[in-house]
Amino acid sequence: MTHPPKKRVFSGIQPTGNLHIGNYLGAIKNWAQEQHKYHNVFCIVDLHALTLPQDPAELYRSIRQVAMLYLACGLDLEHCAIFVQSHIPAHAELTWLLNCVTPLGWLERMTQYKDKSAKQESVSTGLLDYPVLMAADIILYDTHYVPVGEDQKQHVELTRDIAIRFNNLYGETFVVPDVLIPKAGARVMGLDDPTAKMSKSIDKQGHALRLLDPPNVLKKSIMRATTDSLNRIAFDPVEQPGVFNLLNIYQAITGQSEAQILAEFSGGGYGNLKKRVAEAVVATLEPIQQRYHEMAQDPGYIEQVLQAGADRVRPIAERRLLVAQKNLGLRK
Ligand code: AQP
Repeated sequence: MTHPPKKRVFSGIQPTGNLHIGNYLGAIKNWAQEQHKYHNVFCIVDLHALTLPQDPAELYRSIRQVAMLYLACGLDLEHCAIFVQSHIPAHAELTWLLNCVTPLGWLERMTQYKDKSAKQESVSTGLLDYPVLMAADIILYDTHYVPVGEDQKQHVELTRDIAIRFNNLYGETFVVPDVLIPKAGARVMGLDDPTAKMSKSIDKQGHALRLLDPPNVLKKSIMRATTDSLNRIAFDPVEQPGVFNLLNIYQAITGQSEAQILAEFSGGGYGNLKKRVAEAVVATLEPIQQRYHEMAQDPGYIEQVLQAGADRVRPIAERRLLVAQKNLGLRK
């Protein structure tokens, strides 16, 4: 019996700080769980990080840290290529070609641009152009599926619009990708403020559960998480965003249904809920931390992985860029 060819998955994370449980539950955990079904291309999107000011030494360190965390979280090099975006120049080159077919209004409408630019005194052109670079990342690899957290859904939709527009103007060039969003954990909120997304660039104690935080820090942040005074355990994101966030984290970790979780916690108070969530988080992160720290003993290893990953994906990217160049009339 012949099997249909495997489809391709692409996703990436910015090396903009310490990865947190939102990055894990919204993205990496699902990449690892589904990796055997697809050809996977996972990137550390360092060019995206440059859209906001970065300390060069810190950025360099962070790129390696993200790559090691990909592996520590379970990505298997038999199924996945892992590489750094800036090591494949085709990403930047395709971005320019796509810029020239992307109406400015499409970019000005992006909610992440509006949020991030509102926090800056002066905004780089790169911050506005971020979604076009993301579109180039994805369609360069003939990607079918893009597994991301909820916050990136709008950017993947824009990617589809850009690919369709290019195909309509210049002939079939790009695969139009679909987004994959997990059922639980797609939007983990800050523990200090459950109305705002947990974010790695918010460096405030008690905001994020960082993947490399020691168990006592994780526990403390969860025990201090903002809840409410209703003393009711329910999946109610409007009236009880703090409790909902803890239940959502627990559900994404355990894979249990809402009914199972409510049965487990009904009658107990918030203290018990927090304690159980903390235990589940620590039990999930401890083996990841152990693998990460072992890998960090040999810095040469991750350099080899990144070099091999770039070598593996370069031909795919160059082939698709060449098709785009030919269709635009740049090459024969
Ligand atoms: N809070 C979250 N809940 C669920 N998923 C999340 N992701 C990010 N935050 C959450 C998912 O993680 C992947 C990597 O995201 P990114 O680094 O490309 O940028 P981001 O979405 O802007 O993530 P951060 O952590 O908030 O970083 P900063 O602070 O640098 O902007 C994506 O799949 C994202 O959906």
